[in-house]
Amino acid sequence: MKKIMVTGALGQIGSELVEKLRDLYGSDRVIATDIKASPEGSSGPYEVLDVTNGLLMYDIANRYEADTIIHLAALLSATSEERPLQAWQLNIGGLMNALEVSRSLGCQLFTPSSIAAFGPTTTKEHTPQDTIQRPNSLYGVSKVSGELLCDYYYHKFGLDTRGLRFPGLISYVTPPGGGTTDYVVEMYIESVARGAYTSYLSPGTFMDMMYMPDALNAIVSLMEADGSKLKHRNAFNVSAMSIDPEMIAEAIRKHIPDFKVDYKPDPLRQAIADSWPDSIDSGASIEEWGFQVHYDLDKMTSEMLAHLAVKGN
Ligand code: AKB
Repeated sequence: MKKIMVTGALGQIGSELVEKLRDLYGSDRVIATDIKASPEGSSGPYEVLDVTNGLLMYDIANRYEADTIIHLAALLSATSEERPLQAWQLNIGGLMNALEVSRSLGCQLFTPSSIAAFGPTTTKEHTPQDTIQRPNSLYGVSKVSGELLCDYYYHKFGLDTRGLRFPGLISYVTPPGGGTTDYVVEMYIESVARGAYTSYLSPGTFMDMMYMPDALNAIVSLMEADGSKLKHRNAFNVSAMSIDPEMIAEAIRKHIPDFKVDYKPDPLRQAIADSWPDSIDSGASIEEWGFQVHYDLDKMTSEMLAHLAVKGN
């Protein structure tokens, strides 16, 4: 049975992943870590960890005898563009520490990559698993570098590194922060709260998205997959839908007919979105480890709106 240390555990993915892992493997077998202080009523072990502190990361993983590290702590795309040095130190410095700790302790390591690992010269439609990766955002550069580092540690040291190129992840539990795809979650929240939303991306800006339960299942499935069947490792394309702001607005109008959307594109985030693929091809994930999704746009929209209405947003 796995003993898993999660970094960035209070972030958008971590806050839901930790609960799922504790349900699957047992509360005491999942060590949540984050730079922030322990939340009230934590359901299992919790440690404060700044991932740029490699010695502390080693100490925690060693003390709890972790055999798996899920390294989530990172700055997202829009924030990275504004704070390049901090983004590099956190995204790459933190990952190097996670790789070295995994190497010292023989841990399996998962870290997410992103659709940001592609750039303006990549094929935009059905972007293949193996293709040109010349991103022009700092976040994208850190993600490609991370993919290469993880592959390097696999080939050089036999470290069991695995990763997913996540699209925008949609959840009603913990809002994302500093990303380019965040507008989707904002649109759902504002549709329930105000019946109106001003989008910072223009209509026709297509990007891949995925509902959080599918993303969490994908992490668990990839980590449990038979390593001998994996031809790729860092990182696999995964997507559930390719959508633009108008499609989401239409899906919301099936529940809130008067929902109004207008557009005021933010040059920074619009430029990032325009440099990313419209739709990526998840074929290698389906073939090599059985990736599947259960939510399309309509099913996700029904759940998001129902949960947000209950939360009283
Ligand atoms: C972002 O928008 O920065 C992230 C991502 C696609 O990696 N959601």
